[in-house]
Amino acid sequence: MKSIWTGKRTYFPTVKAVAYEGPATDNPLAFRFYKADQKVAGKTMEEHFRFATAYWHTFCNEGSDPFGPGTRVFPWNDNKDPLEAARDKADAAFEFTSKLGTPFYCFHDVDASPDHDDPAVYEKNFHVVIKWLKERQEATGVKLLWNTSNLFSHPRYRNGAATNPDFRVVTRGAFQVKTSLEASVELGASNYVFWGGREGYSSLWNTNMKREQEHMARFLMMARDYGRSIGFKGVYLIEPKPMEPSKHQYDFDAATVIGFLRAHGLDKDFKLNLEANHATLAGHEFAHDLQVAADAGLLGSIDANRGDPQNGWDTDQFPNDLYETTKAMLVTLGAGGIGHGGFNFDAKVRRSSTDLTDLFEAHIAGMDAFAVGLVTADRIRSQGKLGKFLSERYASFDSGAGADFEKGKLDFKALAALAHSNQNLHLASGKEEWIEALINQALLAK
Ligand code: XUL
Ligand code: CO
Repeated sequence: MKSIWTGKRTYFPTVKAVAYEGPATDNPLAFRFYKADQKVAGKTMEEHFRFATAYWHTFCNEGSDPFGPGTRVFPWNDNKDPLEAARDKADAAFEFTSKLGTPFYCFHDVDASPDHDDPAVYEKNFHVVIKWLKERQEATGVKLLWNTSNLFSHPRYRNGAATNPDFRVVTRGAFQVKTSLEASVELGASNYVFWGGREGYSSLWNTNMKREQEHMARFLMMARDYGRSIGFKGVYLIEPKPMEPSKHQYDFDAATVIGFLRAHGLDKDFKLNLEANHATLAGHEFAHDLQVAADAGLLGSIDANRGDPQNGWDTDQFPNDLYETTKAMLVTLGAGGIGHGGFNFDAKVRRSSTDLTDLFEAHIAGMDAFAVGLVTADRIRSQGKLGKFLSERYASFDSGAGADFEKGKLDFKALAALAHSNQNLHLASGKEEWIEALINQALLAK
């Protein structure tokens, strides 16, 4: 981090650069467990996580919900001129991020730049804002983890963007993604994200699903090729989510997206951006979807948040469950790390949390929760007990007929014939409770 950004106004005057003070501190604006330069398993915490602040929740979302308006007042939103308001917001975003110490940020086009129905005005605005963002990136050292286009809020996208039944809407989506990819190159983004919130349907009876999915694949191929042609070297990411706002979203979960990418030859350029609350909406543990992606070599990045176990929508809460962060880090470490991705806080403070400092406290708690998860996961891996148990569980495939089976050296008749010598077996326990206790013990160990 080079330096703290202060624009025309200071938006967080009571907050200094957030520092590590250790578990005993009383200071709500300090890290207790996240120590950027602490080495764990050969890398610093900063390198492991590549934490990012999300523009849309932290600088745009004043807390409105379907039943009422926002509850927070963002002082950077008080300018009536949309471009000047965008510059104030960029000032707030970079003051916040450089004080907090997330080395990255993420944004949608219209989070940072005023939207406009006329594509020429939209593009002109965006180019002005990109310059401001670049200036602030250079001054602070805060980098762009990923950017994306919002192809779901404007009413024109009510039936999707790439999958819209009206070709004219597809062209507008392409225009936005093209402009955003130019921004990715200009701002040196590590990744570009596609989240298809409305790429899906609500009634099968007005939908040609096959045609829509083919359009989506075509759109992604064209975007990929355009990005490469202008020098984008980052990773393209698809972010799965099963529903909300669409009833059925095509990018349902990790497994569905992997199948889609492979079917269309997109798996060389695209990976997955996995979000905890999206995995749980799909009926999975977060760690499950991470493992599915990791096993396919397609674990790209993480949207760090959590859902609420008592209700069934995308509550986007800040991660705080140490057991869950430990499991996520077990999978991430097992996959060799997050690579060019990072941990983006796609999370918002609750509607009743109205102090601007709550935004800091939420991120600090999330970073601390992941730091504990990392240290605990590393402890479990170093102890080796879980790893040993797992390899022993599959040891019958390491030699003899089991190994021949894995190598494809047995035909089915030979496989079936072996059943005669495999009678009255004593089968090993799966020991799930022992594993649960082992994770708790590692969490509590000093
Ligand atoms: C929506 C969601 C998005 C994506 C980016 O649930 O997660 O914010 O991360 O469009
Ligand atoms: Co997300």
